[in-house]
Amino acid sequence: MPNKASPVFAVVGHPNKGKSSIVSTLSHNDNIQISSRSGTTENADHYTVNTQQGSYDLVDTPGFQRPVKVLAWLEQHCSSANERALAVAMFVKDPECQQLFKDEVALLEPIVAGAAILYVVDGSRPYGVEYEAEMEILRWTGQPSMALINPIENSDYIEEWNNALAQYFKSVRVFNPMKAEFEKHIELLQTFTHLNPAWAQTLSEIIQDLQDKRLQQQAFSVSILSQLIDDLCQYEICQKVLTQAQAKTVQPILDRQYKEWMKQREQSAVKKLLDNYAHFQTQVSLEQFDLPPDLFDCDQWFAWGLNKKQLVVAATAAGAVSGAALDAAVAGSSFMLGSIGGGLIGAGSAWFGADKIVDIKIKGLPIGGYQACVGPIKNRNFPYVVIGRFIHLYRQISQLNHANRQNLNISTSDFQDKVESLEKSAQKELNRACERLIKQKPVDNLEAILTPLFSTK
Ligand SMILES: Nc1nc2c(ncn2[C@@H]2O[C@H](COP(=O)(O)OP(=O)(O)O)[C@@H](O)[C@H]2O)c(=O)[nH]1
Ligand SMILES: [Mg+2]
Repeated sequence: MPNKASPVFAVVGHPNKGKSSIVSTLSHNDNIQISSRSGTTENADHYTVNTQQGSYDLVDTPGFQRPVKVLAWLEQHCSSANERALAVAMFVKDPECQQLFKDEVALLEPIVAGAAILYVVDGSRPYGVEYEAEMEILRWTGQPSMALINPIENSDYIEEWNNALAQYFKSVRVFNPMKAEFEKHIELLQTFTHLNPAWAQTLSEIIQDLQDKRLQQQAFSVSILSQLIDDLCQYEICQKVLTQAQAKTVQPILDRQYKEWMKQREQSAVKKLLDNYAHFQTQVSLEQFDLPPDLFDCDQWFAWGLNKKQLVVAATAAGAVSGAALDAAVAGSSFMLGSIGGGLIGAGSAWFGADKIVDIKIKGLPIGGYQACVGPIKNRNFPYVVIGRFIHLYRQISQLNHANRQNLNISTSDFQDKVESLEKSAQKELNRACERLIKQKPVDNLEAILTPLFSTK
């Protein structure tokens, strides 16, 4: 049962207008059933949003089914305005009504018990008089209320709805549960504070908590990436064998195991990122998430979600290559990796040289026998690829509303813009850090260096 002092909001309306979607997004719960079939929500379900200092409840309700008949019942049982709220209370307790008007009883019960009303309509469908009976019923309850226009497909009828809703509700807002950004969730909660002055204090604390939590989630995302790069850059797999021939045989097996480990490690980081934002149902497609079949082929890295220009820009952020040289390299050559390494920067300091990407060695051991090893990764692009993929996913996951149940892909990346928008000194720091990582040297302040990449601006 909800705490007496904690605010309760009943989300009500016609079937299929996005009530469950709004509850899902505002409660950060991706386990709430959303369906194009109407009548999916059969009972009033309470979802408690717990924060550091407080909590509030959202009640997902079944849609109105027979509002005209319900209003007729209410009118029959009440002759003056001061008894209207009482008539609604009688209605939900009436055994016959409970049978005849199951949905209306379920949706009105929490309101009779003290919940504020969030009335949801679809701004992409025209307004119609058939909504008036349900709005009238809600008015009869006498509870604080607000209308939310959900532009499900478009915003075509928002104005029409605004005019109609203003007749019944003091506060009318547009809110899209699929797309609304975090700031919009907060804005909406802020307007809730006006619904019932008794809840204003609690809601303000909750808003502060949610904003703090958002920053913590960002900081945790940075640390997930920081550990991921560190692990991926360090990883090495070795096997002791007796003869050099055995070492050669074991090499491709190690190679496979190495790649598998790298893949798994990245996937576990993504899982952590999803958990961090309470997305427990979202899938990141495995195919799209595969490492390139041949990790030793630089060209394949583009499949990781960074295009050529992005790779060049990322790796030359400190200004190793001029803009003109960059354009020439990107435009002029499909074999840019090789040509930049050999031609533009000089073979000696090849950024993109098709030289060894991963160390592969077979060593004679002093106690006899041999050791075959794969790793660690040597290519200077590698940390950028890892960062680019992760940031791309971070942006999608941190912005993903819980009503939005689409799966994620990592086929494109806007990493390039992000690196370019960093201050020059930050770029240099990032560059230096990547250089050290690839040499398996520690970077003490890696999280601080990565943090600017996670800013939402
Ligand atoms: N594109 C889009 N679809 C939405 C939006 N809100 C709800 N829907 C879809 O509308 C249908 C009904 O949503 P639901 O939240 O279950 O509505 P309810 O019956 O009022 O609880 C589902 O198929 C949703 O995916 C929205 O803002 N945008
Ligand atoms: Mg529903």
